[in-house]
Amino acid sequence: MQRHRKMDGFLENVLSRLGFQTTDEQRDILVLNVLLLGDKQSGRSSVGNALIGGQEFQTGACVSGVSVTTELQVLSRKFPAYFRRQGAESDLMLRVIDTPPAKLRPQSLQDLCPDGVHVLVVVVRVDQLTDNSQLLRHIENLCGPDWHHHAMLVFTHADHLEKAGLQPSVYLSQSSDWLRYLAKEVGGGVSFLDNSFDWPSIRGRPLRDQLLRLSAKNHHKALRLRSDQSL
Ligand SMILES: Nc1nc2c(ncn2[C@@H]2O[C@H](COP(=O)(O)OP(=O)(O)O)[C@@H](O)[C@H]2O)c(=O)[nH]1
Ligand SMILES: [Mg+2]
Repeated sequence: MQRHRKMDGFLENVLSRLGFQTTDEQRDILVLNVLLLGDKQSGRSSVGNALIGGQEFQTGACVSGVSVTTELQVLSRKFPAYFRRQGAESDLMLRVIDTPPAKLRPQSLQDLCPDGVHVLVVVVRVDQLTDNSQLLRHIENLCGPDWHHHAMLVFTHADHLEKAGLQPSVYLSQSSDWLRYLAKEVGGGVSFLDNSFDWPSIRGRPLRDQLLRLSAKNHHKALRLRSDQSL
């Protein structure tokens, strides 16, 4: 977490009441490193877009099992005056890391996030229920046994549930063991996302709020990555 405060909240309040504009630089900023985790075609990059409220993460179909977008992308987005803490407005900066699972290497992630990762976003498609406990083992190797306190689970392709007339809670109760286990374990809870609907900035808002609540639960402390293990 980075925190800059060049002027205290009281003085800022007085100035704004007197009609002075306070600039972005004078506000607190909370910077959160967010790591997207999920198989290719899970909708990982689309979740990244929802989180940053843009279209900059490349998304696309898979041709003969080869994803058209396999490169690591890191994008930052600042949301001015996004929330209040200790009585003062604060900006939120999300640094979102979208990396194909095959590139999940401790050293490269360590280089990308020397301060650690605040939130892990595990992305799963509602229509792909194959056992993915290998991904969970990967995460544990990378982040240690406490990783789930920093994790939230996002199901994409929620439009398929709607088409099938399935309520998310019914879907979850009937899904595979590893998914039900994961849903119960993650500190940030579960959400369902239809990426084919609405603008990323709009569908991303509840996700950003959920992410911020999770980080607050962890007092905005980052999870240190393990650099001593090879995956
Ligand atoms: N219908 C539908 N399509 C989606 C959804 N999320 C992602 N997609 C599509 O699924 C494909 C793979 O998504 P992408 O975000 O690139 O997956 P990634 O390989 O995990 O990064 C793209 O064509 C997306 O447009 C969703 O919620 N509903
Ligand atoms: Mg992608």
